[in-house]
Amino acid sequence: MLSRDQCDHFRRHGYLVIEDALDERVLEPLRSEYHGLMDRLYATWAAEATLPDAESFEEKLIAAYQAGFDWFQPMDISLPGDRIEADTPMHLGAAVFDLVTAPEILDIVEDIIGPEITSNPIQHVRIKPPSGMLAADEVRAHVGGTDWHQDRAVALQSADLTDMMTVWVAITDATIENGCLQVAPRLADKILPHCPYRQTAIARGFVDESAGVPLPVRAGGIVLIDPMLPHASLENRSDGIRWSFDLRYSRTGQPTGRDHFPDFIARSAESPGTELRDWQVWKIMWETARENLAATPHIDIHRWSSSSPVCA
Ligand SMILES: O=C(O)CCC(=O)C(=O)O
Ligand SMILES: [Fe+2]
Repeated sequence: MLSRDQCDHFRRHGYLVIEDALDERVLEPLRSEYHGLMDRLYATWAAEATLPDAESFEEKLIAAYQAGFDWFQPMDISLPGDRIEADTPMHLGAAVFDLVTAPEILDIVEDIIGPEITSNPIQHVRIKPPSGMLAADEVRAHVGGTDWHQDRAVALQSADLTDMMTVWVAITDATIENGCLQVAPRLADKILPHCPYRQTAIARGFVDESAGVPLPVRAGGIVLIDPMLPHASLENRSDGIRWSFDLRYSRTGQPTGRDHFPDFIARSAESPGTELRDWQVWKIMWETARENLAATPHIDIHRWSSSSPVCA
């Protein structure tokens, strides 16, 4: 439950940092699920190329990246925004489902958008190696720094009026040094123009990038973000990884803004029997979406065009 002060802070500023929102009962299974996944990926890649004998998750992650193997999509909890194939990898696991449906998170979400809660499919894992280890042409906001944007603008127009919110979860401590989030000092009252630059980002001149307020938070803490709040993340200038998940929730019955990806009812006061409780059903929903999308023309996930005058 959020206090009245916390709710007021969120409504006024568009963000709220909550330390210690999740404990080891949620975090430990997540880490171990990802460690297992990395071990399997690493073993597959080591059979294809010479990779160093890396021990830890972090060492394997960096060694694989430097050898040109992409762990991001196999570890992501969503399908990609570009062309989807029948064998596009993704990770929908039990520990991730337990995170998405964690009562600690849903209690907070309920305080903001009410008790009819849909798990919105705009969700990602972000594991960010030290920026000095990234390839010069690395542009992905899931692996390197994230450019300024509003979450409203990275959903499709269909969800412009949807009650939704972002829950950003720190798996490692997020610090100014390792690339925590930063937010604009003021909540915007409209959707700012965005452009397809290296990432979908607010058009140059529409946000004061020097005024960012950094939001460090310890592992297990969460940051709530209003979809209208401009935000970005700092570069990872530390020598370790920075790991987070970003989840979104919207009011059941309203468009999610990525309607070709599967959503599900995470909580319902009205009709508790509609809540999804089985992670394997969730996994199958994503697999079915993948199969269908691989067989149909590509659907853009963003509305912005580089031919807009503000993007010139
Ligand atoms: O973690 C990041 O780098 C950015 C996350 C973000 O933009 C979000 O969660 O909406
Ligand atoms: Fe965002």
